[in-house]
Amino acid sequence: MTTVLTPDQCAFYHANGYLHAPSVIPPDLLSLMQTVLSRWADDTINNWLTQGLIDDPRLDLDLQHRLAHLWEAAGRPQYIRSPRRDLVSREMFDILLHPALLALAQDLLGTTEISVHGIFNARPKLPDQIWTQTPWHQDAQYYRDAEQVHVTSIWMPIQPVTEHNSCLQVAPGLHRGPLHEGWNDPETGFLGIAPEVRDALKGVSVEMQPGDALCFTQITPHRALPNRSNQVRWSIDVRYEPTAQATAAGQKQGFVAHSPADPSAVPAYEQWLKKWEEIPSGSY
Ligand SMILES: O=C(O)CCC(=O)C(=O)O
Repeated sequence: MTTVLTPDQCAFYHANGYLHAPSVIPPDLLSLMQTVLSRWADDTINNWLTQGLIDDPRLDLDLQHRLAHLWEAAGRPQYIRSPRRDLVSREMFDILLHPALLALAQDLLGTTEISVHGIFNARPKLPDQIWTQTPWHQDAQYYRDAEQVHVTSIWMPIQPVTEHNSCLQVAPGLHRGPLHEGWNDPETGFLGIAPEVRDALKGVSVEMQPGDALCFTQITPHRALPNRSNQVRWSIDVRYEPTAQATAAGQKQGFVAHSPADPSAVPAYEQWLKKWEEIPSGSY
């Protein structure tokens, strides 16, 4: 596989625990993301129609406005705020195996034997809604078996993100630990870092364009700023780990993504689907 990051970019990631990599997500990958997110929005809105919460699906509105508008019209129903199960599709599989992401993972993890970690999410972030606002956390608080295993997270927006519309903030240099106990944030219901620790964090805002990727480690503290725009802020985040140290949490819905040593280890789409049979749609 070709490398995508320069030695300086790799050195920055290892020194700071994160990297903003501009223009590494090609148009065909952005288009797959758009397909997966639009389908999820359609399904969610159709559900509100079926329940009689709305009577006009407002097909005239674009992806950034439609969910926000109809969510208000429907009386602000709760929905799965970080969908995963309901993204499972051929296109999601193609995203996870996309050569651009595997090249990034290879450069960041320092190995060509790479597995998809089974935790990935879409983030339909509503305007000014605290319950979709991700507080300071470390990803390994959600999968503690990665405390000592390098799992790299790759976060990709499909529209520009700024401090106004919920870009992410990272706390540089704290990726060497410690991994804090998970704390249930009562305001958002998200697992995160307790106030006495998070109040001392110095966040760096990472403003990005579609096509950029933000990469960070399983220990790097990060959060999303509030979405003060009137549009939904959409993103997808995926994760990779070295196959030799693949974690139980990662392997559950994950799989070998690239293996020069044993190319047959990469499963077919249908094999991946089997891993989801026990998980009902509408759940995480
Ligand atoms: O998109 C967000 O709001 C949060 C993303 C995040 O925390 C993650 O990908 O780990």
